[in-house]
Amino acid sequence: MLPPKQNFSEWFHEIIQQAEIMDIRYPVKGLYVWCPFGFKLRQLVYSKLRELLDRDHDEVYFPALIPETELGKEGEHIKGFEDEVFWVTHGGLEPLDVKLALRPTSETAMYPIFKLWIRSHADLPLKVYQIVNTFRYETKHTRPLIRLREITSFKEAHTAHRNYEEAEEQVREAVKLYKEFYDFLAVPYLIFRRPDWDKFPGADYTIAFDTIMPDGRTLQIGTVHHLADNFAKTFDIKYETPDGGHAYVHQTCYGISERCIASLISIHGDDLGLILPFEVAPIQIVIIPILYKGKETQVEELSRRLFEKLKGYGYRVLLDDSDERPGAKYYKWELKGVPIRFEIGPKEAEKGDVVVSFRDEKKKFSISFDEVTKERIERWAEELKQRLRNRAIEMAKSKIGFFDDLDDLANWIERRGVGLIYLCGSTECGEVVEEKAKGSVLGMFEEIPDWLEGFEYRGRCIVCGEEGYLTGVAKTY
Ligand code: A5A
Repeated sequence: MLPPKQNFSEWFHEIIQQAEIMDIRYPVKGLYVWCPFGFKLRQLVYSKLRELLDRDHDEVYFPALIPETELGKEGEHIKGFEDEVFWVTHGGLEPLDVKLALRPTSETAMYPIFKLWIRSHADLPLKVYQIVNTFRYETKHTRPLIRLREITSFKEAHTAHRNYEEAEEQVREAVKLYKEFYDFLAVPYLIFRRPDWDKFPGADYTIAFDTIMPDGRTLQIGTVHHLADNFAKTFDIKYETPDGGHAYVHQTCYGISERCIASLISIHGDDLGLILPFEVAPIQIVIIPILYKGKETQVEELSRRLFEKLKGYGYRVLLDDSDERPGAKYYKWELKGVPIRFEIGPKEAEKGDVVVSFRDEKKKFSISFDEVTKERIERWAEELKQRLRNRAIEMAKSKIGFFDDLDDLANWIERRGVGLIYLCGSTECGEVVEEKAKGSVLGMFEEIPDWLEGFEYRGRCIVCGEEGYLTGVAKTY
């Protein structure tokens, strides 16, 4: 049994184990094992991410070890990461001449090579990505899929452009891409421009996607950084302009980790277990024959025929003809989030009918075997996704409130979720808010989602009264 989702932290801790996503018994803090079922889910989610990137990025692989001399070159970058780096200091018993960092992210692995790859304006834009593990010595509370010391599924894209504006255009493209990805997962997000004190180390600015978890805390599920020519200057990445001059490239990078799977699980799941959108469910359809003594043959036969038909359509379908009782089977496949369930008993088999139910709904209904067509399944899958999306948006809305008083704001983010305020954007006013509200300023809205109506973008700063912008504040993971 799972703890009720109301106790979100316990629920999350249990569901990832009971649904066989992760084994959390690995004896190093912040490192976890992907179980076969979890890894299939990961593969399905990441194949979508790959599909989106492959439209106009090339996949690459850069090494996991970065010489200390490269990692330390960009001042802001190393300042941001120095207390999070794992170091390799020895080869066998020999101390290394130059210590090697386990990549916390790959700017300083890639950019010295970008310098060699980029010669002329014809080499631009350069757009590459890799999906690799990265290491961060996190000191905040570590949690599977959410805060890892080995991030196993770090998708990082890196691009280079001719100037600031073209890089900015890429930032917009990346935001669009991430929107498409999270819309596909039916996970709602808020898009903020992070305040200066919280931007990626070395970036000109950072745009972040946050989702609201069931306990009201936000989870940063993706970031897009405009790097301007900060790294280009450090790593001397120049190109020859059409008129024969030389100029520094302007760069962007953007990343997503297995937090996308944490959000998928947390936003859609319920007291019974996972609820997965059809496209990413490792098992999309389960068929459960209900057997009574003496009447097995017809039921078994129709179940098998249904199985063959659905397999023929190309679905990931499972015929559960194990000896367990039907109730135990329902429980097991609900826990695993199987979106569509068919049951076939003697009564149905007699008439050539099947009973259908969906993971997110209580009701069951029966239709004839012949009515189970590919078109119908696709429609059910789409309807299921729409229900998940609507439910998730309603939940997100219920966790967002607007405030013009700092005590009310503090109260809200403590118990409910994201507080919206007007803030002028100065560091001083930001600090006042963070201290009084005991939460983090997520930033000004980069875009207000269309499901969040009725908010003006501009208003008076809650602290100083000067012109301010609609800004999110929350407790964060
Ligand atoms: N090079 C850029 C892309 C970069 O490293 N950006 S980042 O530091 O913001 O990380 C990208 C994303 O990885 C974050 O938005 C967050 O969703 C995720 N992430 C960061 N640290 C993580 C950790 N310790 N565990 C799991 N996910 C993490």
